[in-house]
Amino acid sequence: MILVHHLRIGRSIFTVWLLEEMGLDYELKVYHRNPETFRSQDDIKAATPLGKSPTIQDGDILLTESGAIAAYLVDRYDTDGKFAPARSDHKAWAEYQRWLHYPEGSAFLPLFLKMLLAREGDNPSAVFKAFADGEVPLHLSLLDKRLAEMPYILGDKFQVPDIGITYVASMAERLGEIGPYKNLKAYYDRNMDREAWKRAKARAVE
Ligand SMILES: N[C@@H](CCC(=O)N[C@@H](CS)C(=O)NCC(=O)O)C(=O)O
Repeated sequence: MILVHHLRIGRSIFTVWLLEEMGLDYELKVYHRNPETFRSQDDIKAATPLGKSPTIQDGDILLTESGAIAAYLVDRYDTDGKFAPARSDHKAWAEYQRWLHYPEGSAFLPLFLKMLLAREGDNPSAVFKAFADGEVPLHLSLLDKRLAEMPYILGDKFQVPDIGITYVASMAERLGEIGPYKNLKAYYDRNMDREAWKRAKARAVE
């Protein structure tokens, strides 16, 4: 059985969502953040390499990094090819890799900076602010433009990269940045309405 080290509240709900989409059995080991620093605490630090979540244990495999975990789960358990294109289709596979890596590789940092800047109150760092103010619209417009042309990030079908892209959309929503990006917002709402997301939320958040 797959064990998910799940720090509330954070990215690991998106791993739980993928497990629900795939219909896999899993267990949650729940941890809580330090209420003052919002950082992880000694319990998850003892159980995982960096004290970060998601981390999964599947037999003798201990794996971190949400993108790597998603790729691993699909590679190992998506035997019908429901959540990723065939590896032999080089064009589709290249796009799949692009969007699988994009959330953590490119989109997350500017959104996270915005979140930290908001905590700085009236005196945000000018350098970081200029960077985030430029980068956030760059990324959200890219997604918005693509989602004007297709309902999911790889086309007509919900696939694994949609999990990470929805995480990006959820950060934009939380920061109050999603408003101008109507297609991204509609995509976000559509994915939040999926039964597997609702099951993940009921199990991992509520
Ligand atoms: N790049 C990693 C990031 C993991 C990460 O930073 N997770 C956050 C939760 S959203 C965490 O564990 N934070 C606790 C801390 O850093 O103290 C991934 O994609 O899994």
